[in-house]
Amino acid sequence: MDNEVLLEVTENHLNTGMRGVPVGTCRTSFVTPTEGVHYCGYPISELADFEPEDIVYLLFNKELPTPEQSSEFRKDLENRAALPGDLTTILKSLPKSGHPMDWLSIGIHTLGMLDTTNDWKEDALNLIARMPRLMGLIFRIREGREQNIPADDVSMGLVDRFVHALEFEGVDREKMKRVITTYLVLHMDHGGGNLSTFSGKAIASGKATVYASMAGAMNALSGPLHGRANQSCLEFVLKVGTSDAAEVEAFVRAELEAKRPIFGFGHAVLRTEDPRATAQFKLGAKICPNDENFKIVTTLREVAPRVLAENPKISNPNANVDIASGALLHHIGFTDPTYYTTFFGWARVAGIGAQIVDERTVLRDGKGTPLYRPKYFAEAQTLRHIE
Ligand code: NMX
Ligand code: MLT
Repeated sequence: MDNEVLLEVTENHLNTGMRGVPVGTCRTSFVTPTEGVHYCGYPISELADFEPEDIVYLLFNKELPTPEQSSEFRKDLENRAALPGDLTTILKSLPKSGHPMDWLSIGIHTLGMLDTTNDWKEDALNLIARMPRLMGLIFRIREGREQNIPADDVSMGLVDRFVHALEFEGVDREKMKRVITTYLVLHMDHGGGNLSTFSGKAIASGKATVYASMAGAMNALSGPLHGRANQSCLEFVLKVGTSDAAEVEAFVRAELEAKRPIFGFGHAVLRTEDPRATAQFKLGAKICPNDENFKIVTTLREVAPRVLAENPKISNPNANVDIASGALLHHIGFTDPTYYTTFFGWARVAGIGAQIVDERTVLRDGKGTPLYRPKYFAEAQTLRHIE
């Protein structure tokens, strides 16, 4: 499909996943094919080194905070951070064989059952403030390290609280915080039409709660063509197993031959390398240039676009956001790729939350967008109704 914005829908546009079909306006971010995502007008490349709290502020207030606003906002998040009830018992009852994304979705749903104010913004911000603890508990309980989890210290920042709950031994905590901080900032929002955001807003349009909408959005994010591509990508990298360019090329060709996707490449909207990938390559070159997996993704970045470009059907052969994130997470101690999409989900709670608040309370002069209800034709009707 072309990447143009459609002004007229024709039969050719049906059953194409709504590519390019305009459906609304987004106040938090937009994505351009060449510069990628912009948060409230700022290209992501200018925001990569910010703190997550300041980007959450930006997405909700549409301007970057002053130092005073930033510390007030951190205080606000701190006041919301305490878990409203016994989340631990519920998490302990879940099957450890379940995917971490299913745990995340259930965890968010449970937080909603423990406390929902039914004020869109309150609930969205409460959830953002409670995510680090939920994430920490998911890791600890799934790994069977559920004894003596340190008490939550809500005075810490969002990333610190998660790292504090984990208590990973033998890791470089400062490096870990750097990677997670950048990861969160880069993944918080990506326009209005990505699958999980769209799904979350659609659910909220029926006036389901923020928690129910967000749990649904996380389910959408868990698919391997969307958020879970970061898991598949690192699994793919581990399978490649070499950074030798010729061997990597042979591997990529064999995967394509077997009709399997080359994870970490391609995008529905972007037509160049995703600047979020560029930012992660820059970080990797600084903190782990000799890491084996980072060397493999660096080779893939050179080789795969050339091979993919041989297929004219592929609209964008370049690296996407998922190419390097797994190698970085692996390097700082997260060696199990099945967890990677939970980091994406954690980050995206901010953007989806802000977009739900906008759609429910600001758009259409505060009335909000009505219930989502696009039109589907019966196949036999199609020709009669559409030129
Ligand atoms: N490897 C193999 N085939 C590909 C790839 C790829 N990386 N990218 C596109 N194609 C194929 C695609 O499957 C389609 O084939 P067919 O016509 O037989 O159905 C054809 O090329 C045209 O697809 P596009 O219009 O280029 O891309 P589309 O917008 O449909 O899909 C993705 C975008 C991201 C789903 C696709 O590029 C892909 O599957 N990439 C690999 C998975 C991945 O890295 N996903 C992460 C995306 C980021 N995220 O968070 O969502
Ligand atoms: C995202 O960040 O949501 C992905 O890049 C997918 C998209 O924008 O469609």
